[in-house]
Amino acid sequence: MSLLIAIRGWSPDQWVERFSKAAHPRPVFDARAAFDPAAIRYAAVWKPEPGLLARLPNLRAIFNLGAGVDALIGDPTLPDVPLCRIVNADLTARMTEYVVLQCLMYLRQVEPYRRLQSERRWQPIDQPAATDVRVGIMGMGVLGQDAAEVLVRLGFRVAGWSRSPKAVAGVETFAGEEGLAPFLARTDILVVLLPLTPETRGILNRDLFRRLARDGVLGGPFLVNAGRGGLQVEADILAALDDGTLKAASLDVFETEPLPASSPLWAHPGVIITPHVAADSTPEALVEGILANIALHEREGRLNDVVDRRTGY
Ligand code: NDP
Ligand code: OXD
Repeated sequence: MSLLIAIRGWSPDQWVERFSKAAHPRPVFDARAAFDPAAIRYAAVWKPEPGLLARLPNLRAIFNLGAGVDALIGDPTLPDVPLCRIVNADLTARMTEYVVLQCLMYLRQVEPYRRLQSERRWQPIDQPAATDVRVGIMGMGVLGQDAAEVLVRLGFRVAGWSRSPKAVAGVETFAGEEGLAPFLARTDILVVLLPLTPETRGILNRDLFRRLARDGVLGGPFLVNAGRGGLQVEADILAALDDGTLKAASLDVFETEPLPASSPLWAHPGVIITPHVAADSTPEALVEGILANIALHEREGRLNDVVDRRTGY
């Protein structure tokens, strides 16, 4: 086993240190330093320099350090070896925290109360029950299903939309193109946990926002996108917020990251921005699992959590 760590956009130092300690005495190389490309058998990467992986003639598998692999699949030089993604309890729990936080924030009207506080006004607002609020989750994979489970426990009326039909306890499920309209028509808070693929790019657009429920107890639909920025048309989100098609939006991901300072999203009163941190990947949570997957490959020639290159996720 010899492992290359190639990370851009995050600091690689803690990853290199943790991998080096946990893999010892097997060699771990840092892509920022010199290494022999022919020596590398495995690569653990996040947004590596395009073309880097193609220069490794003996590469056996690639481990993406996040759940979404769109940045890798988008590299036409990506070598034809198995590509694994992260499926991990810590990352899943972090995403569920983020989703539940946003849903509770809209249910419990945190923003209106912050405004009233700034005016020193003691003014109770009618409080709907969670059982009256319909959350719709686009993407019922590892992350969507876990968030759904917790939201159901909190009493929300939860539905999920996926490519293939699903049966999930307590959740109304919809699938495919024909399932999209009825799913949207019953949704007050739209939570998006889809991967970015050619089919999903730009799916969060004005036409879709218009199909969300308008008869809910929250007085209009809310958008929560923690999937990928390429799913959303930001000009359409702004227009939908301005004309009341959307009441508010929580956005963790953006068409361009970091979100440029010139983006009107920053200053819009209906937008809550976080800098792609809904579910952080950490070396503490992930390194041992990746090394165990490599050991499985060396021992039995198979891998867990392999991405389907045809679907792109
Ligand atoms: P999974 O692959 O487990 O689930 C993806 C889900 O999306 C599946 O239910 C799948 O349907 C559905 N889906 C894919 N394409 C379509 C389509 N065309 N129409 C309808 N449904 C579709 O992924 P995860 O849950 O692990 O992660 C989801 C995404 O979350 C990642 O790809 C990543 O982009 C994002 N993410 C963001 C993070 C952040 O910090 N903001 C952190 C981690 C992940 P089916 O079940 O039928 O295959
Ligand atoms: C991921 C991410 O895909 O951090 O895991 O966005």
